[in-house]
Amino acid sequence: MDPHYHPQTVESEAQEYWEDNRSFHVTEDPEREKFYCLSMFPYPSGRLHMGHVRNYTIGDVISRYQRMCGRNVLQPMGWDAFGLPAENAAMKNKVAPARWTRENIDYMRGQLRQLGFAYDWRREIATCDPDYYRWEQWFFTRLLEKDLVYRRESTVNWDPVDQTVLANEQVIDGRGWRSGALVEKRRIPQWFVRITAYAEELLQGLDDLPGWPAQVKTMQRNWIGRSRGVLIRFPRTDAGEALEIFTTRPDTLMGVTYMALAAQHPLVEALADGNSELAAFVDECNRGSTAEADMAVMEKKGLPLGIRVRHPVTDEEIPVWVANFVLMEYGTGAVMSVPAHDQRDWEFARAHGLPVRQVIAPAAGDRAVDLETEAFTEAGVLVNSGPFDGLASDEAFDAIATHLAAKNLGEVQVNFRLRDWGVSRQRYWGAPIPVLHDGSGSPRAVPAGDLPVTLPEDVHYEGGANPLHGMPAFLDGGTDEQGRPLRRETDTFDTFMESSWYYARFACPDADRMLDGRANYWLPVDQYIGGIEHAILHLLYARFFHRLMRDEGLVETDEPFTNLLTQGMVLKDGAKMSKSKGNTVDPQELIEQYGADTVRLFMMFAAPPEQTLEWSDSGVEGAHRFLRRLWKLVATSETGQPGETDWAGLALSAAATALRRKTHQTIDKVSDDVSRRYTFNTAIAAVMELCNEVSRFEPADAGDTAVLREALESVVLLLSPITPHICHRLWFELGHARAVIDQDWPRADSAAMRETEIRLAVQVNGKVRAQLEVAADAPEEDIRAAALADENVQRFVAGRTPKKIILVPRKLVNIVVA
Ligand code: ANZ
Repeated sequence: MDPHYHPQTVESEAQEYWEDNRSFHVTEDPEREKFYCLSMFPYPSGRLHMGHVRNYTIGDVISRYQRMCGRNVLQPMGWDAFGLPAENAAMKNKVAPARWTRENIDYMRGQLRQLGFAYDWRREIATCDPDYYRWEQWFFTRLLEKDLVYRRESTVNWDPVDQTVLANEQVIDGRGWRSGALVEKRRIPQWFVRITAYAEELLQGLDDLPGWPAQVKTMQRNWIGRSRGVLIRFPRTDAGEALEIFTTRPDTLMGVTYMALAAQHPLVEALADGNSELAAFVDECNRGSTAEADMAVMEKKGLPLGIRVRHPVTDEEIPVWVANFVLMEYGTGAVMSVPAHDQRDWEFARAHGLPVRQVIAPAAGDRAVDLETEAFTEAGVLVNSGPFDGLASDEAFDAIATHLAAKNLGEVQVNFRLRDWGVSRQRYWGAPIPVLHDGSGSPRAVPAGDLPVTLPEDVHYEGGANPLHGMPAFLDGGTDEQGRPLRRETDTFDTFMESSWYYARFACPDADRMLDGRANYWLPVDQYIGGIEHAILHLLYARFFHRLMRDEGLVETDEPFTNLLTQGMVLKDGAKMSKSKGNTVDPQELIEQYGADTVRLFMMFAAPPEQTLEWSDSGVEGAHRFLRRLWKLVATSETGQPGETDWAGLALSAAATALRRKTHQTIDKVSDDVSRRYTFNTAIAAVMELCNEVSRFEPADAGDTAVLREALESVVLLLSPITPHICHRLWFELGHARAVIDQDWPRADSAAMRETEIRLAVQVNGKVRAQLEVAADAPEEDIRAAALADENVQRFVAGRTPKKIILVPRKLVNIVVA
């Protein structure tokens, strides 16, 4: 065996072996337990970054481990191929997004292969392939039929430079996150999927996901934002329709001093017509951010509208204002303002000289708040509230709700913060939304037989606009029954649509329908792995889509992902590794310099998967040195030939017994770390320790050789999910005919693990006078007797009768003499 480790040859040989033997091709096998391990698929941006390498190594280690445990393991890979960066690159480099994307995919696929990930490449999906998105288009038309999608005008954040609609999260300080352009508000017709119809179920479902991090479930709960409150109608003093508001604090009803409406509220829009001051204010609001976090901190601005409503209990007249802190998208777009008990209302009242009326007093023992400096927002006991005085807040909730219901002025309502999912994007590089316009304003679905609506890929960019607008062949959707021309929709889907069901398509990537029966064999995903940045939107949309597919009869389960692991970020010098910070390390260079196994080993050794990983060049070198030592250890060890060992029939030396114990303790620890705790770093540390023991061991007889072989074979087996290439080769070097990839995971032998002998120090009057070897289960009496029988101990005891013998279990015996 070559005494030197040459990672490049070792790795390409292992990869060739897996390829030739189709090692990672899997099919459904009802006889075997399945394990579906999925890492979030990448956007094909050009090259892999360290975050990808970390994510995919974690998934690969889990997959390979599960396979060695006998499971039928599916680990697929694909490409989240639509999206904005391809268009930006197209504009910059004058290359069509399709070509740019496919070239990137080819390059990155090569990188993934070089890293030795155990993917079934026959299942590769690129979401920009019509064979993929056609089923998404079909599914959309099904949802349209079921009234689970609809089209309506809505206000969007418009980025005038990127020519696109932005999500609230993409608006930073009023500017587009990519372009930096000042964001405008626009109202345009948009397609929505009715995720709110599933809000309650999506919330409840979180309780049935013990395999998800608590933090992610909390984020989803907050995002769904269920709140129980009362819808209250305040009659107008003039002839107009009553003003409806939603409040979670009906107990504060007697403290209302004004009403506040969103700038986009229909009543405000009506009044602004012919009122230039108001119209200007509305304009100003429309330019600002609608993100809630921004709303809470911005300066509270508003104007009185000159209309009044009546208090539903007292009939008192209340002024109505327009205010910039009220969101049109939540509740009814109007609030009853209680400045004494709501901080935003308090700030607004202060700024505009409106009264503050306390109606809630702190409950006994609670801290009081000075209403001159801030609102008192806790629950408490009602005061200044007429018939409701003295009630606790929760009692008042019910009493006031009942009172209002009796007058037909209100009813209890559950509200969700979650909004319907807007899936229209005014972009070219996405899956075309399969509808046709006949000019009547009620678009129709493209018939199933005409799908897919294929996105033309040979396009030319003129500025930032959607090139589809200049392509008559695409726009022409034929004619309707009466011969009127139909025009194709040019909006494309939000790319979250594609990533909401790719995990299911991997089960049957060649099916001639959206999903076939194979999906039910593989789903749900047993282990999903990805970044915490997807904790909310992607995971929520996928959970939603899974239920839509369930209700279409395509899958049988409720949830798509049983266990979720959110890997930590890769940092360098304490900062997130990212292009924009210019602190990236290119995985490619490392692979070329040290080999994939070194990169994989470093990634798994440097930190547990959920924690951040601090990049360290010396850590990479350390990982490489370890692999070189391991190679040499196998090359120079005398291990005989593989075969069954009859351990019971072998009399082992003390050193061999100790090494064998270490081997089995290591197997035990690594199995637990890898299967249950996912702490690959401590697993690796344990294997390294075992290697140290092995290198100190000098075999003298046949028993020793057998123990040495067992130790080295265990090292190779335990490391094989982490550094599969070197282990592939070393396993053959150890004389095996079958590849390590097809071996079973080793089992710890509890008899071998048990300590048979322990060493104790023996002291006489506190000074160590001897070392004692006793059986681990020796009774105390025997230990005392053995200590006293020791020659050197007898010399110091010198015939005296011990006053006391103190025994510290497994450590020492102290003999006290006068
Ligand atoms: C009166 C009140 C008094 C309120 C009080 C709070 C405290 P959650 O819990 O998130 O559902 N609200 C309702 N619609 C709003 C909108 N469109 N824009 C801004 N704020 C709105 O929040 C419900 C509370 O948020 C409601 O209860 C309302 O203020 C406000 F001492 O009504 B509350």
